[in-house]
Amino acid sequence: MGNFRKIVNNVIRDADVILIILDARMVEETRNIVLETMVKDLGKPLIYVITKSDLVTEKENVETQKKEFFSAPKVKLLSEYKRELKPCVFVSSTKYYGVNILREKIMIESKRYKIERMPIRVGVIGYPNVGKSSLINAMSGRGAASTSTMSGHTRGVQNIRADNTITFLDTPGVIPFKETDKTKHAIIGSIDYTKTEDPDLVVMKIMENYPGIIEKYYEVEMSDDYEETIKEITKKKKLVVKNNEPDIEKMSRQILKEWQTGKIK
Ligand SMILES: Nc1nc2c(ncn2[C@@H]2O[C@H](COP(=O)(O)OP(=O)(O)OP(=O)(O)O)[C@@H](O)[C@H]2O)c(=O)[nH]1
Ligand SMILES: [Mg+2]
Repeated sequence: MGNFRKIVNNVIRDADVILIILDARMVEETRNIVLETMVKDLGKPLIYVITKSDLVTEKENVETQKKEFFSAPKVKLLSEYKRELKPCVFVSSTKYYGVNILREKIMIESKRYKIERMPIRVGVIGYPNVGKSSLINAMSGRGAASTSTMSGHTRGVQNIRADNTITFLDTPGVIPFKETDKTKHAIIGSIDYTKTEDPDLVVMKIMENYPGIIEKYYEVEMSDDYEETIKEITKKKKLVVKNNEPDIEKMSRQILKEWQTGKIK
């Protein structure tokens, strides 16, 4: 991660325009104030890109923000982020929403900041797994940036020429140095389901903070005993270990996968 931070710092220094990528399902949790401040202090144009917006609706987002999950200071609508994070564009790299608007915004900002270099160098930064490489692919119309459901996939900086006007600099995802909450990182997908140490604890935390979502997906009754609920789901899915005890860990990892990939929402 230390090396990744260095790579990101270099990209912030070298790029003409910076895109900060945030996950629409957890905007507040995927903000990295340290990086934002670094960009602002350098006086560079910054555009917030809220991606994976195909996975939320305005209503669903209000529900999730209402739980004041980790650091969200208050209930926020996606439209409020639009006012707070300026300029900001909502995109979906899988459905290609917002791609043209983002291209226009990049052009507007570079004009405003009197950037004369052509093609403009656009640095793409954010938490692991938020969709940086996917966005570059959607913007450049080809699969030049490698993507994965696994976090930490992009490991070095990669230059991708989109067209005559833009070259993207793809970067590895980074987490703020001081942030050590692994449960949070699993819930936002920065530690993917294959690497999560205690998937059962993470699933229980999701059940606590987003009541009923997992239960509804697996069609089981809600209960305050989250472990029991996971057992129920395990039985339903017939995931058992040798001695006939439900394999809680395997099931939890499976649930976390569905959560991280946006199937449970
Ligand atoms: N539904 C949906 N999924 C997306 C979108 N963008 C990315 N994803 C998925 O999110 C996962 C991570 O995407 P990447 O583009 O590899 O993310 P990244 O930020 O480059 O990740 P690292 O390189 O590991 O930091 C992949 O499974 C993508 O298919 C989107 O707009 N909508
Ligand atoms: Mg990547």
